[in-house]
Order: sequence, then C-alpha cells, then structure tokens
Amino acid sequence: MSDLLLALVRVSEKAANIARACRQEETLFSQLIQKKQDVERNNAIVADFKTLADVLVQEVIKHDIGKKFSDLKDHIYGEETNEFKNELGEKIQVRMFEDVEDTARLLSKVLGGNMRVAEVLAVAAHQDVPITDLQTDPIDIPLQGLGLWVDPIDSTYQYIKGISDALPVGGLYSHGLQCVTVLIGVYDLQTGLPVMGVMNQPFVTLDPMTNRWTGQYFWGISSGSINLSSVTPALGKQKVAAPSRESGLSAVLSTSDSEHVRTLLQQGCEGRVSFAAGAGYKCLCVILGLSDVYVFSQDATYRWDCCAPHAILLSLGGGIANLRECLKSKHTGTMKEWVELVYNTPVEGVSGPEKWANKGGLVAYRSKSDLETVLSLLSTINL
Ligand code: 2IP
Ligand code: CA
Ligand code: CA
Repeated sequence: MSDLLLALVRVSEKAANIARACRQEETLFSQLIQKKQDVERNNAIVADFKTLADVLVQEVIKHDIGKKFSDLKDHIYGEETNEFKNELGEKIQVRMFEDVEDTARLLSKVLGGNMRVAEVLAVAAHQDVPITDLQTDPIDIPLQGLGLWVDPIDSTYQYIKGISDALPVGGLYSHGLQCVTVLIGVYDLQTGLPVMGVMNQPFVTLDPMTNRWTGQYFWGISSGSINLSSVTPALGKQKVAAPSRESGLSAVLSTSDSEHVRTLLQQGCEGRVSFAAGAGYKCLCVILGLSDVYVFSQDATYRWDCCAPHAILLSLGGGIANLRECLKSKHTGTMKEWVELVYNTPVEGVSGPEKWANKGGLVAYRSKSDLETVLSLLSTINL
C-alpha cells in the first residue's frame, strides 16, 4: 500500500477520535462553539460554526502529514485557520507540539484552564492509531507535485446538533451524526486532478451500553493506470444493496438547492430523490451506491468538500463534474470530455473562502451515463 495512503488513513482515524472525544464532553461543547467571523462565513448555510475539533483536527493532519512527507508540508490546505478565540476573547493559535504535555497546556488556554479535557484532546491528537485492515501490496505514488485539501469536519451543523437517533431510509441518513465526515483529498498541483482520497465517518454505530460511537473509513487512489479503492462499486463496505437500475436514476440532493432544480429532478427520477446533510456525506452515498448521483446547482460547496470523494469516485470510474460547465458545453456542442472539478485554480476576483467555492454547482456520479441523464434533465436551467 502507498505510504501516503496509510498515513492519511491513520491521521483520519486520529481525527475521528478527536471528533468523538469533543462530543463526549457534552457540557464543554457548547462553550467551545463560536460563530465564524463574518468575512469567513460561508453563505447559504443555516448556521456555520467553528469548533475546536475543526481547528485541532486540521492542525493534527497538517502536523502529522507535513512531518512525515516534507514534499507535501507546504501544500496542505484546509477550510480552517488555526486561530481560536476563547471565552475571554483571547486569540490563540492552535498547534501541535512534539510533547503531549505542551499541546495539552496550549489547549487548556483555549478551554479556559480546563486541564482535564485539554489532556483528553491532547492524548487523542498525539496517540497513534494502529491500522490493520489495509491491503499491503506496495504501490508507488510519487509525492512531488502533490497538494492536499482537508475538511477537518464536514457537516459541522449536524456535528453540533449531535442527533444520535436518526433512522436511515434505504440505508441513507437525511440528518444526524452519521452525516459527519473527515475529508482528506490529495491532488496533482499541476493538473488539479484528484489522486487519492480518504473519507472518515466518525459516527456510524452507537453502542447503547457504553454510549460510545464507532466509525468507518473509505479510501481510493486514481493515479495513472492505478485505480484502487476500499469500496466495492455496487455494495460498498456497509453491505447495503445498491438501488436496482431497473428502476431508473436516483439522486441525493441538498435541501438548500433551488426549488426548480429539486422539482426537475423529482420528476426526472420519478420520485427517487433523497435529501441528506453534508456535502461529503452525499458524495459518500454515491460512492456506496446508496444513490446514483449527488446534484447541487448552488455555489456553496468548496474544494475541500469534494477532493477526497472525487478521488474515490474516479477510482470507481465516476467523478465530480462542474454542472454549469457541462451544461454550457452541452449547449454549444463542444463537449469532448466531461468537465471535472479541478483543485488548483481559485475563482478569480473574490477573496476568502469563496476563492475555493465550486462555482456553478456539481454532479457527483459513478457512471458517465448517469451524468448525461442529469444534464438532459437539467438542460433548461440557467446557471
Ligand atoms: C458544508 C456542509 C453542509 C453543506 C455545505 C458544505 O460544509 O457539508 O452540510 O450543505 O455545502 O459547505 P448541505 O448540507 O446543504 O449540502 P461544513 O459543514 O464543513 O461547513
Ligand atoms: Ca465542508
Ligand atoms: Ca468543515
């Protein structure tokens, strides 16, 4: 297995431990949450909060991967900044030290002096997680010229709400902690195309006896002629049967998409439309075959939401296309290749997170014919 992939899986498991540890400390949790600065606020999101888990997870990923792979160190990008403001209004730069005690001391400042919780989080941030279930055939992926996009916690809103008793319909959760994912994507700095991705779902099963959650992770590599993933196309790891194609296309959508798009897809899919929280989770539903496509016609997803699932989808023969660009080329008849999202080019003329917004919307798909069906169904929309 690729050393980088192994390291990404390992750090994603660490991230999941931190996410679980933060939630476990329910009483402190509300104290940790703060609204993002206006300039950082992503539009079209009901409530966008920054949590310590977000900031800490991103720093841990930067630290662990940067330390082991010096070629990547300066090319690890993410949604968060490492600044956290505590209740006293003090700004603290969250970072990892070499010693767990030093990290705990810094975190206790963020936590208003609560050393006990600071230690719990610092231990989770420093503790190596053994990975035993990755196949061991060596794969050589050259590390030069690669960059990383990290979304330390996707579906922050569900993470903060913390609903643990949501029930799935057809294997798919519309809301709840199951919609939370840690997303680590690797892309080629030159071509902008995804190469490798790890998605970790920290909250999958709640043990009612211990009240503790366990999670799962998925990975994929798409580099040159190498296409490998942890996911069996039709079934996925969850052993949930893929929807039968005899019944036509199914789509998972965001409740925040326009009514027009939702109606067109409801009609085109003859009702086989689901709604789910989390851009990462909706991509995961496509990866696992719980839905054929994830369509979003708005601008409110970002490169860090898509890079990791995109790599996995590519490894399965699918992808994530820019909806507006595809529709444009379809109209002008110039489409030779489907227009995939790329991860190295910022949106011009804007600043802050909007630079990395997926302007024009997206379609995540496993099969090109499903993408074509979506484009036909939406051919009348104006983006
Ligand atoms: C969000 C998160 C939201 C999603 C939004 C993302 O990222 O995934 O759930 O909206 O597009 O940017 P929706 O659930 O309507 O698809 P984050 O939680 O990291 O801010
Ligand atoms: Ca996100
Ligand atoms: Ca996030």
